[in-house]
Amino acid sequence: MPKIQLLTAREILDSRGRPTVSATCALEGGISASASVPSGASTGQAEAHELRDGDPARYRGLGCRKAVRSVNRDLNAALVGTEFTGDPESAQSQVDEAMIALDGTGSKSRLGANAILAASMAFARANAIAHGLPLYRYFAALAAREPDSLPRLTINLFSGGKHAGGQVPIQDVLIIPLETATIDATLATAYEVYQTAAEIILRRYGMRLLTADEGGLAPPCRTAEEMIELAVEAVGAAGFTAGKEIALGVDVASSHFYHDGGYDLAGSGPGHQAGGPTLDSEAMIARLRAWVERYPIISVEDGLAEDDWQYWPRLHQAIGNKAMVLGDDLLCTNAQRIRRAIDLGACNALLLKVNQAGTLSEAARALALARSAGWVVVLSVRSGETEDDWAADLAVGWGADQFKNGSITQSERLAKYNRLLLIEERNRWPLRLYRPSMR
Ligand code: 2PG
Ligand code: MG
Repeated sequence: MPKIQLLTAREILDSRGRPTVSATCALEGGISASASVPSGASTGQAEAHELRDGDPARYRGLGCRKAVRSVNRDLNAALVGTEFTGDPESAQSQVDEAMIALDGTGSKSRLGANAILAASMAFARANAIAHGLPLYRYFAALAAREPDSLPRLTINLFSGGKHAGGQVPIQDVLIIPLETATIDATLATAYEVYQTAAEIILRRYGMRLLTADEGGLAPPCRTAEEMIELAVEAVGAAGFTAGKEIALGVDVASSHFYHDGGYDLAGSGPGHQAGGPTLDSEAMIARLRAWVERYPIISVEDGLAEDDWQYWPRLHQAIGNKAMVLGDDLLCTNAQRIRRAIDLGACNALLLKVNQAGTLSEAARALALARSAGWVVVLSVRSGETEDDWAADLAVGWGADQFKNGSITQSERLAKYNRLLLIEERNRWPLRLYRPSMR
């Protein structure tokens, strides 16, 4: 039976050079493991609270020393010496529930979700070793399943919005290779499209390859449509059939350009005129429907704002037979919000980000709820990531239909892809099929 001997944490830097938390969990008997947590930029309001120091003189207030202290002092004192019994699932939930109770706030604002998740994940890794399980099998046990597949990749090609300075308001245009049989073949396919897109951008805009927060390209397009059309062109020029071999996804991230009941789809980057005409929710739905009809788009994430609940079911009605209606900011991996979305018929797919929930056990509940409604599940990392690769194991262990890990450059992304390549080499499981809409 595992017993925690020591929980410690350190401040480390993420892929944007901002502080984040890395925790280490030592079990009695000599097993010890570490895990670090990511951080978003386009965050939903209902996300669990990331504790930052708020000292403007250090990292502009973004330091994580308070969160580190939460682990070293509070979580360590509460958990050391406790004996965890039984299977991985009950041990993990015992640890997670103890931390949730100790924090005592609904949002984890006292100890910090960054502190709690780092400890939750470090314990998971140590306990997996104690059980002699690879991490993906341990995660599978938490979700009461056997791993049997690998996720299909949804790969960032172009970035806008908060990840690229807002030259266009939408955040991601993604490619989703539909016919590749392996992770290996999917990455090779993505490389072709990425390089072809970079060449087109160099010719057309005179820009050499410069990347956004998630390693994707950030061409200076004037409109969202121009960026989507550029993606279609790059797919074709790379020798693939758009819509058949490679489909597109968009993360509209529309909460971030929704103000006073209007969607400012005209952009926010240089040259943008504030106060221009905006789209109301009906007009925004009509625009998204036109995109789904005109372009090979099979996934629309956050097409409407996180508090525009009333119109989400209408969006689902309008495009749900052709595309995944994917909730990120809307749902925040939060069981109550997912329940509400299921009851309203607001979505047909969950973007699952563990740090929005703050513990593995709560994220597992979100997963179970989405599965009970027959939704597609996309496991996602964050725009601010670390070199830790647990998200790849989680995507496999929890049987995610898709894995959203940013682009195919930058080591914080590649750590996860390289881990998937290794899992594939060891297991040869098939990639999950794209399952068209399920409303
Ligand atoms: C998103 C994520 C990942 P962030 O919005 O889906 O692309 O971004 O981590 O900034 O919330
Ligand atoms: Mg998103």
